[in-house]
Amino acid sequence: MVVLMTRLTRRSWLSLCTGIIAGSTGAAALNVRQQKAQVIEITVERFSFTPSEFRVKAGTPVEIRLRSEDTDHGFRILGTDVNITIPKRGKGVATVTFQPPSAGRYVFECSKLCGAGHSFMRGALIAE
Ligand SMILES: [Cu+2]
Repeated sequence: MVVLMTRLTRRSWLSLCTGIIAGSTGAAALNVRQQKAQVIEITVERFSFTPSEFRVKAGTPVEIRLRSEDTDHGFRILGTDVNITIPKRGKGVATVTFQPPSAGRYVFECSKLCGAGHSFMRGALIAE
């Protein structure tokens, strides 16, 4: 950090500070949005997610709750850092919050090898 700081020119230091201030404003806006989180409940079993497709509001957090009806599964949203394990039946619910940054189709899939149809376990979150 010291090395980085010494390389910053006066102008870039100013823009860095501006970025930090803008970032904190963004965090406040995020807290307001989190109060309105949408909740989606998904049942997971070999070899499907139910529902496998659902619509949410872009820019608003979505709390996704996943419950398995059989063995362990995984839930990964491609192109994001969302990747969680869903415990087997009777061992609880896996919950993850994802905020789609923009409108679009976010494909998700099972990330834990669960049998012959594992590669068909896919779905999509559509942010509008
Ligand atoms: Cu699987």
